[in-house]
Amino acid sequence: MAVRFDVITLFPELFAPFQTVGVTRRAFESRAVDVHLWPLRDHAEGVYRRVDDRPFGGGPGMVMLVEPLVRALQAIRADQQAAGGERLPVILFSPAGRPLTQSRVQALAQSAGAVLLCGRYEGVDQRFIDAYVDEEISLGDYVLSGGELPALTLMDAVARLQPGVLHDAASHEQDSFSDGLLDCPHYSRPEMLTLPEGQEMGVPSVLMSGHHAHIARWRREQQLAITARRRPELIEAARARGELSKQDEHFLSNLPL
Ligand code: 4GT
Repeated sequence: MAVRFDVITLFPELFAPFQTVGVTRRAFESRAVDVHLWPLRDHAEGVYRRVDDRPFGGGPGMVMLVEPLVRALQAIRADQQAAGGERLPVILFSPAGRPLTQSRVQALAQSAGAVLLCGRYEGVDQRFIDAYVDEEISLGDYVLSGGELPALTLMDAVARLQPGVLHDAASHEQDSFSDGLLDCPHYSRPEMLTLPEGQEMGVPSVLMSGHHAHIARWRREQQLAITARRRPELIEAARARGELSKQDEHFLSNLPL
């Protein structure tokens, strides 16, 4: 079944590249991912088509008005119902949300989809959030000018998990985070690389050995070493899930700090 995204945005133009290049284009063309753009301005009223106003209590910036958002959501609900679909949850992208994870992406990839609300200005009037938003998602601890890039990020992450979208069906089982660890390094031709500066760079010899068990063990150890160094909390989480073998623990206990 296709995953449907209804995107409420002031800048629908930002979504065009998603449909014209790469893996996301394939997902779109194969109808595995169905994107409906809802330009918020279409639901604004008056000569000025206002979608924002000044915050009560004062302070800098503007707040997204509730009423245009409610009308956009009503239009979406009507369209979803006409298409015979279910009522999709409303996701708001916000730095105050829960961090996006690969497991949340996987769940969405197997769901009917979501309404994605892209905030602008200082954010959305809290009453719309209280009344209609099911989930707030953050991409990380930094501030963007709007929720459009987070929405594109989420749809990209979901699109590449759709069956038939990636060339190699196994490739997402090997992604960073699919096993809760960071990815191992990758190498390709040439086997001996000469940089313009003259430096020669080879490939780890185990990868040229043809010994599949040794290669798998080396990759696992690279994942463990890189994760322990950069994201030690992911090692702790994998351990808590019982996903580290005795061999893994032995390798980790011999890693230099
Ligand atoms: C960062 C994130 C996000 C913003 C994030 C309201 C208007 C929020 C602009 C928006 N910044 N949205 N989702 N880290 N900015 O995910």
